[in-house]
Amino acid sequence: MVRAAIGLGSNLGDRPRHIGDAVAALAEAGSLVRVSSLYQTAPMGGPKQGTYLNAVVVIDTDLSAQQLLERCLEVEQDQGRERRERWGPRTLDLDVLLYGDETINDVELSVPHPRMTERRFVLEPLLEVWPDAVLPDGTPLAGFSAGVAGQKVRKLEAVVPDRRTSLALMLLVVAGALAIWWIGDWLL
Ligand code: A4P
Ligand code: MG
Repeated sequence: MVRAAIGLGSNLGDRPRHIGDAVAALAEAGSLVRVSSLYQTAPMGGPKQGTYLNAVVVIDTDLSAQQLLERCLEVEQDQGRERRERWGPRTLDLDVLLYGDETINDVELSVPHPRMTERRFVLEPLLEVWPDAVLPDGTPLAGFSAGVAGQKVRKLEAVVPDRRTSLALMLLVVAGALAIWWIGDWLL
């Protein structure tokens, strides 16, 4: 088993769905360790394009790094990814950020992802779920955070109703049920 981190990005179409479906698919490529929050991030590089949603998933997997990349490319295809230009808008982009402590420099695969330390949209979700992540030479990734602090990234909080909202919703449901019962009783 190897622990791997995968970066997810989407700025076209139903962005939360593309990310959610990708997380579900990646969960089947191994065992899911952590999933970060969603982050709304300003596009870096490429043409003028819409805001991204980014996230990071950590999995333990028996797939080789190449197999994991192939699986990522398949999942991108499943989410309607079209490659028109480098750094152009995309329904889904999956990047293998880290694969254990391996350094890979193949034509098809570079790990660690060559630009990960320059990007807040990668570092922030990664460090949320894997605070002590390191590069293969042992350098802590947390050390790169200060250098990217100027980039625009906003963490989106999970939409979980707080206790007061839950209570209000419960009372509404009870009141609705009582009203239906009372009207039914009155009509008969
Ligand atoms: N490839 C090599 N190494 C990897 C790796 N570690 N993980 C090869 C994934 N793929 C890797 O990728 C082209 C080829 O890279 C793949 O076929 C694979 O063999 P691509 O996804 O078609 O091209 P791309 O994504 O346009 O280019 P690139 O250089 O991978 O771009 P990045 O670095 O992924 O950046 N701004 C915000 N806010 N959020 C984003 O998510 N993403 C990008 C893309 C630019 N700006 C962004 C974001
Ligand atoms: Mg990419």
